[in-house]
Amino acid sequence: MKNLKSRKHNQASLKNGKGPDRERISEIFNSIARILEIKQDNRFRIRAYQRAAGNLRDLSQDLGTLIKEDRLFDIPGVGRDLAGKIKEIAATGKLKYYEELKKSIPSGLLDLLNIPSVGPKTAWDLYQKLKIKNIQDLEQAIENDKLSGLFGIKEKTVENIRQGLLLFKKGKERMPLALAIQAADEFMLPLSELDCIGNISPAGSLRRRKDTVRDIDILIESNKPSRVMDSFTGLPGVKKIQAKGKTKSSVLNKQDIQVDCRVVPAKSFGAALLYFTGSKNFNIKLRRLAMRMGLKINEYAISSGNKYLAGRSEKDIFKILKMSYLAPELREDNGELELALKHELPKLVDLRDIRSDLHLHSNFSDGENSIEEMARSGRARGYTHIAISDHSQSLKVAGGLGLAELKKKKAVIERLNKGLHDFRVLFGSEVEIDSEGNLDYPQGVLEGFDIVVAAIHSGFRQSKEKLTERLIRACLNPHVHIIAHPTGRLWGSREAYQLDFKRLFKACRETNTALEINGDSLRLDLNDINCRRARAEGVRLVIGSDAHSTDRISQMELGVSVARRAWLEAKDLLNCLSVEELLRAIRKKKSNIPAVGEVSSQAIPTATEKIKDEYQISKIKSKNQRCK
Ligand code: DGT
Ligand code: CA
Repeated sequence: MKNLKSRKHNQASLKNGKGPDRERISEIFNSIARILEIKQDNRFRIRAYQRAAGNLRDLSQDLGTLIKEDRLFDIPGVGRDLAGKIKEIAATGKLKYYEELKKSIPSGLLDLLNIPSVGPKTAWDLYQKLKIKNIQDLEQAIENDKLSGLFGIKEKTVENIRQGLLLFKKGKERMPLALAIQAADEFMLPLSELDCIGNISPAGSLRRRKDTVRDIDILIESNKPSRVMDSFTGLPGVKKIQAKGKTKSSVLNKQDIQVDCRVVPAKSFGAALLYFTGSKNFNIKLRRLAMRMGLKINEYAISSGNKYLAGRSEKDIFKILKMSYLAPELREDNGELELALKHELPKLVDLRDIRSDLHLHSNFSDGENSIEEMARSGRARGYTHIAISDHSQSLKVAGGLGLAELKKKKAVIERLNKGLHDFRVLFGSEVEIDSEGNLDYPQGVLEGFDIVVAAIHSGFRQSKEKLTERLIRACLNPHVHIIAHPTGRLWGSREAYQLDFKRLFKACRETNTALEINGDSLRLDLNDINCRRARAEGVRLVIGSDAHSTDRISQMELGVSVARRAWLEAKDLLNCLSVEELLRAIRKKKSNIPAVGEVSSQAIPTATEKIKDEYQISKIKSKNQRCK
């Protein structure tokens, strides 16, 4: 359990900005864009709504103030028309244009767009040709084989839609951690203001910081449980009360997320927190350990016979069991209890250990903020350096940078660094790995960056071997320092692609290439399990927030959760090095490229040969091409 004040601070920092109507207006603009997309309206108009929606969501200023001071035009993408619409929603809670537009298509049609592989055109075709109005209609049509042969739809596309439906349903069962944190905050923050409560903490998988969470468990210490229950079930976030008892209630929030709240007396708070944090397997083993010591442990207390020994805090209970305190992230029965008994637990990395974020985007590519704004935001978080790793030239949809823009960007960074005495901005890039494992800039250009993060953003449907080969080829490039979001998973829309991790880890270890834990709320990739395996194989790791705006830099906290669940210590992460140490670690790679075939005995000798050749050639060329 965290001290409530710091919890409030941490959780609030994960939220995006302020303003009373901001989220709602952003949602309405997004819905308008989706309806216009389905109706195949003008794509510039669609983009304008999407852009305004994104900027409103990430707004760091107070929307009410902007309206009052007539400064809505300060929001990028908001012109006269959209400013008028924002004001109308802020004043009336509604938008006439949206209400009319909604009537022009069946409401369930919008839901179809949430299914991976169903784009706006397909949704419109499905409606026009088969009268499919919602997800249930689509499921039935697939079951009855109505889609095949329709308007040129290929068998493979039907299969993709079928898979997309499965993924969509799976995504509904569990939510990503960031959404769970946000949903829990909407309940915990007002409850923490009650004068009749003591401690308050999340429990369950949310407290263990699992990457996906089924429901929200909240535990409260109070000797006035009925007052707490009345307050909890009466909160504005409640859509439906599922059960209301004397000490436990369960509700659904507006997004149909289940939130359970339990109230316990002070003397049981620690015992209850331990029990309801779980995991279940951890609880079972802990109980067995206690029994071996002649003790009983349950959600009320740890006791000897009928004698209450402790229960107020988890720390008291661990002490009686003669073991070290176990951070919630470790409680999965993966060997942590045995180490706690020997007092040999790892010293888990903490947010305070993080000194840099090496995967950030600026408005040079598809980010919302300038390099300077990102730097100031990083410094405010206590970092000593950051890397601005914008997209590379072929990723046009994300504003990938051509060579001329790279020069400008480098100049901006150099100028900025001159004025920053206690902080350094590194010149980075998130470089595309193409379908063959080649990189998106010539070697001479890559050499000019301080840091290179390589990533796959296309060709996800290749075989496991091919995808592994692409990543290994990127590792073999002497200028690549980090492989970003290695498995490509996107919660709710794309499963992780298959990789031969053993080979990838070996390549990373031998080429000194770090693997990233991507903190984006929909990615969290690597996951905790692969991350722990990578560390065991001697791979260096790094957390990147992948923030595209200053508000999202806090996604680092999600990445730290993954790292902690993977048992990582500060020494395992590039983020915890000083800038000098980091640059030294990076130089090590450049001067230590393994021999051809050394990295991967059964794999890709030809590819390896080729990249070595390219490297030699580019070294000669690099003098002319270097973007310095
Ligand atoms: P979730 O909800 O699937 O994301 O995962 P949890 O871990 O939050 O699971 P949940 O909500 O069913 O239960 C919360 C905690 O309560 C769980 O982590 C451990 C404890 N718990 C639940 N059922 C049992 C049980 O049958 N035996 C024991 N020993 N503990 C249990
Ligand atoms: Ca739970």
